[in-house]
Amino acid sequence: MSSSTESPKITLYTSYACPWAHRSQIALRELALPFDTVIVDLSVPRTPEYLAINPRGLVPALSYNGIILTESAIVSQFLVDTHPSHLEKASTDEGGPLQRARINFFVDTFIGKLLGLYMATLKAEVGQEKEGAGRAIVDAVVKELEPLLGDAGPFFGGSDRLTLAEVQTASFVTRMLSFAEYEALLPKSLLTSLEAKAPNFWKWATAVVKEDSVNYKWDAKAVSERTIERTEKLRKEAAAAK
Ligand SMILES: N[C@@H](CCC(=O)N[C@@H](CS)C(=O)NCC(=O)O)C(=O)O
Repeated sequence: MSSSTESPKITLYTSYACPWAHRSQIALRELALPFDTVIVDLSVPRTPEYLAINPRGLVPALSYNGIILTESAIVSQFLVDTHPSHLEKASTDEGGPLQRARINFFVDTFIGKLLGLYMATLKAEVGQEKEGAGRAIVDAVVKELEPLLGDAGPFFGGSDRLTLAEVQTASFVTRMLSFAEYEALLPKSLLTSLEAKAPNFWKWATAVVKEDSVNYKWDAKAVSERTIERTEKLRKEAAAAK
């Protein structure tokens, strides 16, 4: 494998609609690493060629000098560890172990405490059910994330550039803020409630969604419309199974 000073040959297997694959893209763009993109069509069964790359059939997959890595959190961590940068200190750097522990805790909290509520809100029926689910997101942000973002500057831990904390969460933040424009997805009240009740989170989130690396290939309208179609389908399937 090449060292961080050589230019690695990187191919990202992705779908622009996938928030997990979006993580890898953000990491690559932040690290200014050139990469080729292969779009995997998730609307049809995976080809044998793709299953040979990722037997789980999921995106993202990353080919790094011919070595395949999968699972988005692992891909980001590998890229960050291989290419020292502003995103995260090495564990051998002064303050590195603590910064890494804090970033890991933030990402663990975001994914563990928020993501399920966000998914449940997407699937909830428009009206009272969705409003209630949206309130649960706000409560979780206030309780779990707001205290972790008190020193955001505007990014995690006082950083003025993205860190690994944002690499691992920005794709969900940008979806959350965009999807609230579509009542079939998230309640509009979500944004006003977050702004009023979670000012640290709001300042952080609104800075995150402006970053070039986050917006690279991000098409809010296309992904929102696709997500409306997919959630409608899931809702119908769930109703038919009752
Ligand atoms: N834990 C995986 C999740 C990846 C994942 O769920 N990717 C979805 C797209 S967002 C996928 O490839 N789904 C396959 C399918 O829809 O058939 C990761 O973090 O990489």
